[in-house]
Amino acid sequence: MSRVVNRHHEAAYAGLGTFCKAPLALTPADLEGVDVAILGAPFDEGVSFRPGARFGPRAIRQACNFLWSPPARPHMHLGVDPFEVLDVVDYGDAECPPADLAGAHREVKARLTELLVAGVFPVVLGGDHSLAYPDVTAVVERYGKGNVGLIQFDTHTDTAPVEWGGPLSHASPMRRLVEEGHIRGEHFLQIGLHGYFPDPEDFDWARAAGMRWYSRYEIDRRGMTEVMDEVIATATAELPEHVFVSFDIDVFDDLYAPGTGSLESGGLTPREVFPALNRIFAELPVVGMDLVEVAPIYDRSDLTALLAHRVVLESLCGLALRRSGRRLPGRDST
Ligand SMILES: [Mn+2]
Repeated sequence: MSRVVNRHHEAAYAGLGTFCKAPLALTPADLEGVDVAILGAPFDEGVSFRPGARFGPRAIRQACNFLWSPPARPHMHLGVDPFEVLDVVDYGDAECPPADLAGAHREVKARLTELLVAGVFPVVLGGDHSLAYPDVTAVVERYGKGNVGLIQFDTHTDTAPVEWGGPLSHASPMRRLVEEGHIRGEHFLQIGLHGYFPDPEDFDWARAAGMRWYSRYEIDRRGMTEVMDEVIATATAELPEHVFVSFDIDVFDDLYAPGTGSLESGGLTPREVFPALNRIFAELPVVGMDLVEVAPIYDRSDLTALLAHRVVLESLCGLALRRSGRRLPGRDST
C-alpha cells in the first residue's frame, strides 16, 4: 500500500510536495473510492519555440501556498471545498523518457488509462500541449469515438498540419485528433484565440472540419458572461455526453502568465477565466482535463505556477458543486 497521508497542520512548503497535500497514490490498487487524481506529464519534446514545460508539474504542485485540511477552506464565492466533496489523490508523474516524445505519450496514456478504468476523474499536468493527443485518445478509448467533445482554452488553435517534418508537436494535436476521427470537428469549442497563429489556411481547414471558436476579440465585444451562456447552451445541445477540457496556460495575458513558451500579449484575465471554469465544470459533463505549457524557467515570482494551481482548483470547485448536486450561487443554472 503506497498511499500516504500528509500530517495535519503541515505547512505547504514543508514535507511531501503532492498537489494540495493530497494523499499520494502510486498504483491502481490505491484508487479504490478515489474521485479525482492529479497526474504529472513532465515532457516538452513537442515544443516548437521555448522549451521548459517538462518542469511544469513540479512547479504547479509546489505553488500551493496554504494548508487545505483541516480546517476546511471553501471557495469564498462558491462556498464549496473540493477536498471535502471529492476524494483527491496525487498519482505522481508518468515516467516520461527524456528526448522521446512518442515514449512520453505512451507512458502518459498508460497511466491515464489506469485512472479511467478505475472511474477516476483525471487532472493531467503537462508538459507541452502535444499532451492532448495521448490524453484525448485515452479518453476516447474509454468512452468511444464520437462520444467525446472537447473544450479548449488556448491562444492558438493547435491545428497545424505538419511542423518541420514531424507528425505531432504541441502545434498540431487538435488536427490529429480530428483527422484520425477521435473527436469530430463540430464537437470542438475553442475559447480565447488571439494573435498571429495559425495562418488563414489552417482556419480554412478548421472551418471545413466544423470546428467552432470564440476568439479573444469576440469575448472583448460580447463579454465572457454572454459568451459562456452560449458555450454552455451549445455544449449542452450539441456536444456528446462526455466532455474533455484542455487548458493551455498561454490563453492568459502574458502579464498573468509569463512562464510559458509561446507568449502572445492580449490574452484573457483570471477574472474572466475562473468563472468560466466554474460554470463549465459545474454545468457540463466533464470527464477529465489537462493543463499544459507551464514553463517555470520563464516565470516571475511563481505567478504562472500559482495561476495554474488555481486553474485546477477553480475547475475542481465546479466539479465538486456538480457532484454534490448543487448549483452555482446567484443564478438559476439548469
Ligand atoms: Mn496549445
